[in-house]
Amino acid sequence: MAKILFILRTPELYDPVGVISLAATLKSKGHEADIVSVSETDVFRAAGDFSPDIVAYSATTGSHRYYYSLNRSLAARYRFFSVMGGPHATFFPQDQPASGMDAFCRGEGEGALVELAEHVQAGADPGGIRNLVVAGKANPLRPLIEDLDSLPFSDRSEYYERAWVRDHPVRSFIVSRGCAYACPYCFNSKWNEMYRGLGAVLRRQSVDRVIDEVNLVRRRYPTQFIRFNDDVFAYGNTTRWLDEFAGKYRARVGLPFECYMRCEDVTHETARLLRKAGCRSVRMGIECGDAGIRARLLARPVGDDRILDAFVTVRQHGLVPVSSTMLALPGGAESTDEESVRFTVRARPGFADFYIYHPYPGTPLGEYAREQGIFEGDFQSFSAYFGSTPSPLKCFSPGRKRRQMLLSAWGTVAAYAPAWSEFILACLSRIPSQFLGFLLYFAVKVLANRRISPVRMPVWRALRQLANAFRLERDRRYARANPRSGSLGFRF
Ligand code: B12
Ligand code: SF4
Repeated sequence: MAKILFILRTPELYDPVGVISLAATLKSKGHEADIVSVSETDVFRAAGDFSPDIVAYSATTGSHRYYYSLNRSLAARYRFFSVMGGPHATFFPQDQPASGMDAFCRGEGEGALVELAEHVQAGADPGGIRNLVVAGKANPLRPLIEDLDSLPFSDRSEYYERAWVRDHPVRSFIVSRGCAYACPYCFNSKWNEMYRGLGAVLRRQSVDRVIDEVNLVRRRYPTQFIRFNDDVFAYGNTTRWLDEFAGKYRARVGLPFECYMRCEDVTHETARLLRKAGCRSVRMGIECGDAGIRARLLARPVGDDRILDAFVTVRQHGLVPVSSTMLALPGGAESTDEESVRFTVRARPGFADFYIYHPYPGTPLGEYAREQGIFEGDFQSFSAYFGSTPSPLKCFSPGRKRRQMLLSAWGTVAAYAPAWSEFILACLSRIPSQFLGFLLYFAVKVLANRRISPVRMPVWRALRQLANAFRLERDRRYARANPRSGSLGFRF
């Protein structure tokens, strides 16, 4: 039996579905797994006490540098095999030798991590394990897991050792893997290409398995609301699965939930079935308010009307639409970001998020930015969260970048209070600090969540959860982590 310690920087109220799936798979093969987070645990002591054979990290591009540095400090004190997986390791295999990690894992990790645990336990050389990158050599990928039902149920026990996470009655699930689309700004375009010939990228658990897992989780932990974080939960042409899901989920689970959809997939039929199942809110990407940019750069040749219709349809069926829009896209005019905010306001979402676009590695839009000479490909400079640093693109002036940062918070306020939206846009350049916007963004999020994902709890617990949610948001925008001490400092 090998011991694997997963280290997270900070826990989220979104369960880390990849990590808890890996922990379950390892345990099902007789290994021991623990999950700790730097923001809450002395990870140096945890590593000493647990004495892991493998220390495992899951990283997006942006959070990777923190883990590199933490791993170096840990490796200076203890002996273990270190491995990083997740989007960064997947799309940056060439980073492995300099990262200080003993291995990277590309793509799906279940098979590779189990094999690694066996090798480490047996003292064998892991250099040939498929999906792993060891000593700069990237081994071939194994085929995608065809039958998601064959995976064990995710193991949340270690993650929920944190009372504030366990007591928050919202649970996250992902019931499919892959996406049928390949938008040029999204990691799926690269992922689909990488896995070409290695199985169908879009896979889905059976309805019965989804229901069994949700019911198991709700029996163990207080659960009032479900988050389905699948990239696209319902496609316009897959109503058969949705039809079965709607009937069975309502009858056997009956908990309200939220999910993600593309505007293009929203029909009266999909919205009706979601409503029938008990869906409360649907998250949809608007991405950009300029139809030309949507068609030319985002490969979404869809008119404004179709997007606005999707929001109307969702509302007509009693669901709350939630939007996300990208700011700082390349190729736009000076006013594109403001137009995107205005367009989002017109869609009347129950809550709107605005993200600063980051050209992720290998994505077609990232490559376009590089070819245009507006991005030098310095992915190492990405921050862990989109809200915390300005656009890395050179085509924007410092003043414009500052405005985009302000818009990323104030746009949310504008969409929540449409009557004030023009006033907010007009006053934006006079707002001296980002912090006021952050506070209002947070307040709007709390208010909107009462409609989007309503849960009930005693007042004292609600206040504690509010404090935790505030800490998480503050961390997303302002934390400057110090991996040596494990502490998270803040700069406002
Ligand atoms: C839910 C979600 C979130 C949640 C948190 C999730 C969490 N607690 O883990 C929230 C909302 C907080 C979030 C935040 C952000 N997210 Co996010 N998120 C997702 C989403 C939709 C699902 C993640 C998931 O659970 N996937 C399902 C599991 C099964 O897959 P997985 O995690 O990748 O794990 C598998 C493999 O990668 C691998 N693996 C993963 N970790 C490890 C570790 C080891 C040791 C090994 C061996 C293998 C391995 O094995 C796993 C099982 O096969 C993904 C998109 C996606 N479909 O994955 C985006 C995604 C990961 N997010 C992304 C981004 C950009 C962000 C933000 C920067 C956005 C922002 N607004 O600031 C932040 C950054 C957070 C951070 N610092 O890490 C990008 C990352 C792009 C990149 N190249 O790095 C993604 C891919 C979305 C996209 N379309 O591009 N996110
Ligand atoms: S639909 Fe969403 S998840 Fe799928 S490729 Fe496009 S942006 Fe990515």
